[in-house]
Amino acid sequence: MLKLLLLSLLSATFHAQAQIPKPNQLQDARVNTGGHVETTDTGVEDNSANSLRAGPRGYNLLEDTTVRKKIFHFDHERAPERVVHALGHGAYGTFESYGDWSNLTSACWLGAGTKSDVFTRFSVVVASNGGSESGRDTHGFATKIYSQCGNHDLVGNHVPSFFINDGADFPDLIHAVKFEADKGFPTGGSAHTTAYDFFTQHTEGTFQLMNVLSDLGIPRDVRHISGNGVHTFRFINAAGKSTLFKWYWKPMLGHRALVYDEATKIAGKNNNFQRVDLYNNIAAGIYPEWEFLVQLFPDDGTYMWNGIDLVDPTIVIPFEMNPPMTLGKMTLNKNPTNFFAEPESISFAPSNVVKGISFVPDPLLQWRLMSYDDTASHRHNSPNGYLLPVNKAIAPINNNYRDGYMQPLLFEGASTSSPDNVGGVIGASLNNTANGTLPYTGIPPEIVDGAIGRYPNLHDSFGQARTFWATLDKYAQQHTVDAYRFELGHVSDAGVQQRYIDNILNKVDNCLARRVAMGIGASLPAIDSGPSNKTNTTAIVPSFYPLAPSFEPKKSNAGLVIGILADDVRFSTTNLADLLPILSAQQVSYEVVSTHIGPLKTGVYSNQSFVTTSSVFYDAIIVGGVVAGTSNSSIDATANPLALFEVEQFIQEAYGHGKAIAALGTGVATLQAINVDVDSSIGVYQGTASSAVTDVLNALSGPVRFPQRFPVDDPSIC
Ligand code: HDE
Repeated sequence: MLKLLLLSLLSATFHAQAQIPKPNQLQDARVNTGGHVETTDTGVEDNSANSLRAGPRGYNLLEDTTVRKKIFHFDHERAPERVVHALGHGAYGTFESYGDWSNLTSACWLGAGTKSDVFTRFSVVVASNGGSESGRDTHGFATKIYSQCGNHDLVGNHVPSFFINDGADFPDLIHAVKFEADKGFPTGGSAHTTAYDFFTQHTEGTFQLMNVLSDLGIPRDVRHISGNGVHTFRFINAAGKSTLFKWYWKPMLGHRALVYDEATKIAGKNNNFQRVDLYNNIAAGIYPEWEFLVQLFPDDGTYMWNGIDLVDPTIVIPFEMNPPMTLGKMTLNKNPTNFFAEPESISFAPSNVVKGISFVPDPLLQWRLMSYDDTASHRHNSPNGYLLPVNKAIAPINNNYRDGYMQPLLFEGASTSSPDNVGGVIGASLNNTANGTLPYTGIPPEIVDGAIGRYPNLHDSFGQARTFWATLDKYAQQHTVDAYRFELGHVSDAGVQQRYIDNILNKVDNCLARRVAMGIGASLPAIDSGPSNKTNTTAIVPSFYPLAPSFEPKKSNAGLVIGILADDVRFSTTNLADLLPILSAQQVSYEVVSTHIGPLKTGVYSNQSFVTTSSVFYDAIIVGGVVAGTSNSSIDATANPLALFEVEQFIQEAYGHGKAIAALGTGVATLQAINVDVDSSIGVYQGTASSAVTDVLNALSGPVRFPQRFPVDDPSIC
């Protein structure tokens, strides 16, 4: 009887623990020091603002333990940054399963209507902390689902493939793309010799590199990127049936890219643009959402689907060949409280899966299964990192992991081994499935039979890169050609440059190789010495290319920002009042930009000046009746006309970056004064405040800016 009572009490505790919502658990860890009297970390009241000294101009005393502790703590404040994906940020949110997916998996977070708390961290691979988030790079997209059956980590990237297909090569890849070991530069980018030497040796990464060198490699921000699991994983349902799958986060806002010149300027002017964008949007209640998509493949033991290798992560399966199913939705709706304790201290691992999801023999994935916990232990200087507030599961944690640096838990009782008879933890049932046939791992039996050896991975290095290239329209191709030129143009070793052109690019497409070679002064491969698709003007667009117009015919504008150029007299409060409801209906914000911050003579408040901002921070601009140049006779003598140079630079830069521009009233004259033809230029609008802003918003929800303004190579190169 007593035993029964104890058992029911125990299960009640189990249940109570299991129900802790993540926000409540985090709340317990929060400290607010505001308004409290200062103490040391031993709780003794003191004031550390002034040192203890032998007289007002005398030596400091060694017995000043208060300040000594303060400085000692400060000396140890840095934890090592992540060896890759160091530069990152993130937010909390929720994941909601759209339905009951128990036919596929017993993963509890995919149960009918199940809602789980999540934290997602976005990152860039190469740059170190303090670098720029807007530089060209692969972006990380890692989500921790605090589910009722334990933490599940989905650790993906923003593009669907990878550079290598064997984890054995990962340290070499990262060494090659990070700064050169002898020089210490360049930091934060792959435009250098060692990177391209690696890419020349590892032809399997050709498709992935082309993804990163296309506009996909310079997303506007993280709200407009996808997440991709890259590998194939395994769903297992309660009956032990295995189905293979690849997962994706599809952004509900659609994808948006920068143009490269803009990306580099943003990188210089605000290297945190991406985290600021996410933070401000969440703070404003504009919550980004992603749907969780999976492509399914029958598990017949071959790990192949329609002739495509499912365990080669350098290869993707286009959506139109295998349309994905949508299983649920993630919403990010809460900013972190403390940057170090949350986005910096969170540790993800692809090995953190709940029952119902497992792995396949992908030699890249297999090494990832060990690397993340290893590096997290190094970073936290302890294997106890999973007990930090941001990492801690809401499901009960009961095990025999003991001690170690910074062990925060106080385990009761003598037992530290299992099975035991002295009151310790009880291993989960060995037969935990409906038919009782599965071992406790929940993984269906798989007979593994093979000769031990170090096997090279066989792959088609160039096929998917060629398809991808052929799907880009001529403007997207030009951007990609320019990206190769930029990168290879910064490779100081001419041999590496030429080998990349001859041995890689010319095997993808002869025309691409010739164009890149021409741009950097390398030898052009002979005409038609490689495959070529010269006739490509219309995109075929497989849907793994998410910038393609057909993929997202109409995007949401939520969270975009319009810059309104105004001087002291020509953009009235009435103009502003006309614009506002139209902007706010689409959750678009604005900033008024003038020669100075503060009220203008019209009564309009200018929140930015040409010194504090730049056209690159706006998705479109409205020239609100600014007349450039003092030579214009229509200028009101009392006005404070903006300097010709500043206005001209601002507008021409936005025009050159393919942005929509609207001119109100005398703004038309401004555009004409700087040679932008309002009547015939594509993407330039005029009219009343409300009609012009409507045109701009319509343009913004279209596919990709106005690429027609960008120069394109002379086709005679091919
Ligand atoms: Fe990672 N990766 N990775 N990676 N990765 C890390 O783990 C590693 C790979 C990815 O926001 C590290 O905690 C190996 C593919 C993301 O905290 C490290 C291999 C993909 C993040 C590590 C890969 C990723 C990491 C560094 C090849 C896309 C940031 C710090 C076998 C599917 C997570 C850390 C965050 C971080 C190892 C390849 C995504 C060193 C060995 C493929 C998003 O453990």
